[in-house]
Amino acid sequence: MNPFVVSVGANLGDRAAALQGALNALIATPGVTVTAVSRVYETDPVGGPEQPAYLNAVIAGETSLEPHELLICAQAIESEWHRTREVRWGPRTLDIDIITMGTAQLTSEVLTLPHPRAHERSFVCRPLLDVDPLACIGDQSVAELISALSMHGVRLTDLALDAGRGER
Ligand code: A4P
Ligand code: MG
Repeated sequence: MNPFVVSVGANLGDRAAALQGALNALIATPGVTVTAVSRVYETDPVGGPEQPAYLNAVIAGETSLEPHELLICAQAIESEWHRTREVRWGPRTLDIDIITMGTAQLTSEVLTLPHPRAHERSFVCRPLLDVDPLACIGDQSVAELISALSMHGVRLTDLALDAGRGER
């Protein structure tokens, strides 16, 4: 089993339902065990066109899947939420990015690990600290990364994702 961390984000439609749906679908995926779920943050959009605020969270677990298999599962879950890819960094009903899979480092046409922009994004690093205060992205400690990132535009919500709702 390999540890994994994914970030989930949504800024169109029922954002909380999309994040919960992503969590449910991951829990229901054979070979995936979810072990920790962050709090939910509302975050100002980074990059792309003018667009609504996101809800972001991070989900951690263990998987027997290979990195590319997990990517295919993540993209299938995005498709279930009618995610279309029109504008890079544009608004989306659901985005699932693989942030790390243990210490794996890889670059293929479709997958880069660790996620190449995660370390500079407070909307990833802040929830990641919730699930693992000792988390690293590559050789960088997320706690140290956070101290250098602006938390402006990252607001804790009182929403909570329910890890007990997966259909097993
Ligand atoms: N890909 C490569 N590596 C990975 C990985 N580690 N995890 C490829 C997931 N996908 C990976 O992604 C484009 C391609 O990246 C995929 O086909 C996959 O093969 P995408 O999801 O189709 O498009 P995208 O998400 O628009 O592009 P990208 O470059 O992944 O964008 P980011 O970096 O994920 O940024 N602001 C706030 N506040 N909150 C957000 O969640 N998200 C984004 C998206 C921009 N601004 C945001 C947020
Ligand atoms: Mg993405």
